[in-house]
Amino acid sequence: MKRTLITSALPYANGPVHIGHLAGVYVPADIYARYLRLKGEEVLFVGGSDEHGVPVTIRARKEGCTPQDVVDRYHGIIKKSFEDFGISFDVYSRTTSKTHHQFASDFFKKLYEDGKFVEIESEQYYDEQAGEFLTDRNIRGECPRCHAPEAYGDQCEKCGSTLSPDELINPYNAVTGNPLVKRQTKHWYLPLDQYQPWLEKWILEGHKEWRPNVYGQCKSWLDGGLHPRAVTRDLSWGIPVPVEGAEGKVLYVWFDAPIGYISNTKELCDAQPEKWGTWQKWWQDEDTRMIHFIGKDNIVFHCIVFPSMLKAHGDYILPDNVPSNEFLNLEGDKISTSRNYAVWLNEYLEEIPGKQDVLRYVLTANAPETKDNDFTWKDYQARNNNELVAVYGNFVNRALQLTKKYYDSIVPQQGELTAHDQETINEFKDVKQKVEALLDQFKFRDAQKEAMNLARIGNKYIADEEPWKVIKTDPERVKTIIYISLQLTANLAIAFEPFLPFSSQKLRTMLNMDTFRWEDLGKMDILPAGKQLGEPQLLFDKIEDDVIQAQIDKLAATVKANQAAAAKAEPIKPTIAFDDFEKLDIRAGKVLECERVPKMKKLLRFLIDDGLQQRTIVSGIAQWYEPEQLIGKEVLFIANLAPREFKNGLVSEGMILSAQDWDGTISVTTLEHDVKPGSQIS
Ligand code: B3M
Ligand code: ZN
Repeated sequence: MKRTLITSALPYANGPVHIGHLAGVYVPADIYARYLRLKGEEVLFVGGSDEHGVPVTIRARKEGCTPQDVVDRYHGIIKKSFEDFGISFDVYSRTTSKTHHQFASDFFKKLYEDGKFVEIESEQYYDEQAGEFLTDRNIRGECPRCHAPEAYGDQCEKCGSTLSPDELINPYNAVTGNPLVKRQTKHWYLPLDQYQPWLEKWILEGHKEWRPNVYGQCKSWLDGGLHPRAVTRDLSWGIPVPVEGAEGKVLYVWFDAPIGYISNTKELCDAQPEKWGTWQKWWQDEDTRMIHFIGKDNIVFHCIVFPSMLKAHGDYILPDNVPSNEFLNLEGDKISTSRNYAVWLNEYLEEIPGKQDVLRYVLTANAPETKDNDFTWKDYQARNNNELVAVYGNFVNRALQLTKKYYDSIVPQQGELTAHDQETINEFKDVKQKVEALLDQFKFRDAQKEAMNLARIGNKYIADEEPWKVIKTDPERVKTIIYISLQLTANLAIAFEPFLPFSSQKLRTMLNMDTFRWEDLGKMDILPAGKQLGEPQLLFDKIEDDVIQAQIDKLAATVKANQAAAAKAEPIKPTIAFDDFEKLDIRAGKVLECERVPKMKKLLRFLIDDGLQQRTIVSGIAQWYEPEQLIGKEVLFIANLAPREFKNGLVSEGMILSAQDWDGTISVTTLEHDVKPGSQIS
């Protein structure tokens, strides 16, 4: 039997973690780790915070503190959330640790010395006043496609185009607003193209069993052809590049972060060698199988880049599987850290205390295993009230309350079995094989359903048998009914342990279960006759409408706050020279005619007296004005704009100035006092 090393993506320590993180990565990884441990296998579950990278520096600048302050704060919050939710890491460390810095630095040095990198000089954008090179995300400028003024160096959020900084018109530093120049800089690249044939064989031929979303993404990357990838950056926050002449450069965050899995393992093994052995045992021994749990945006790094790094180094095992989830949405919208649109784990536990397992249950029941899925508070409430309370909790409570009432909480002796008893026992005897088969394929949703099915079987059994009636006519028979129900209850405690660890613990206490073995799953006689049980308590309780409404209202308030924030003025565009301003000829003009344009719903056609002649201007403001409102008004317009032709042949000779409010409403600029048409604006 191989040992298993389980890794889960290291979350960026630039904010707390939310339900999307939990659903996508940490709950499935934890279920898997708990399951293997229960089976008695040798497991190491490693996690940690990813504390380098540009997002951390952006947050620090925004908050006016150091990057170290940022990661200290969020590492603490994240670590606590994981503990609170029972994510059973064997080690949870951080990439700012000394061990990690040393390890990642050595890893780079070895590849460097072995000649595994290529050095490439290129021109990058540089802010001369701030004295720094800029990453793509920190560069802004006009979008070459839709001309939105504030596209990022890697993407325009307005039109969604993927961009490179070179395409931006008038690029500037997103933080300082300074204009940028090009400057030569040298970086080290991992020549992924050289690993392409090997990767194709290893993944496309060797790992057809990977989830279709993972395999498909790898295939499309490989089909597109791999290129060398820079593994260093011009930044001050990160692990210094351990090479002479590389001052001011650090390892790219995606180079050092996955090495964090190794250095965190090392930290654990160095601290407790008797328990864990050496880190090499976990990373360099063919008897270890490694499983990476990640979200879909991390697939390329874990299936292509990191394996190539490990291969380049030479001494390492490669992942056996990379069960990656799709995304979880929230009430129909994308979860967003920057827009604060999320259910944050720390806040959830403050507002709905003690309900870790409810969230774990709902997130697994709704896990985005094969496609993006939606979390809604109504569904959360329904699954709690109709499944956890009405099925699982109800069955357990009936079984335990009746045992208490009839037998003082002592397990009764089973008598002769009826056909219905035997049927019921047959129904759940295969549960172990079923759950195992699903978990071995990383099908967590379906596996949890099988566990829940035990409770459905129990509920139906007890409802059919009606022991509360039978007790009056045949008390001997009730002993058997209760005996079977109690065995099912014990089965539930075992089956749910990987999924709902807090509830399983509670149930085990109620059952006084001292032996607790995965092998017992599906069996009768786990709780022997004569055994004294503990005091029954409710396993789950109903969640009322007001709790749910408060959460829905909270999200609505966030959406509103975001709209209000968007209502704030757009940042000022980059400075232009006075000469540039003087090129604009802005004038006052009198509206002589104004009418709607047939078949062009948005357009109004104006005839303007510009002081010299009459001109036509077409403007897309029909939604906000009745034409009559504007006739006779004096407006401002740009007089020397190149004429623009519309689809229907109409030509606009200029542009009327108007202001657009945050909600899109347009208001035409008019003058306080009439002036002579043609007057220049300056
Ligand atoms: N921090 C990205 C993320 O949190 C990154 C994962 C690193 S795993 C080595 O999505
Ligand atoms: Zn655009």
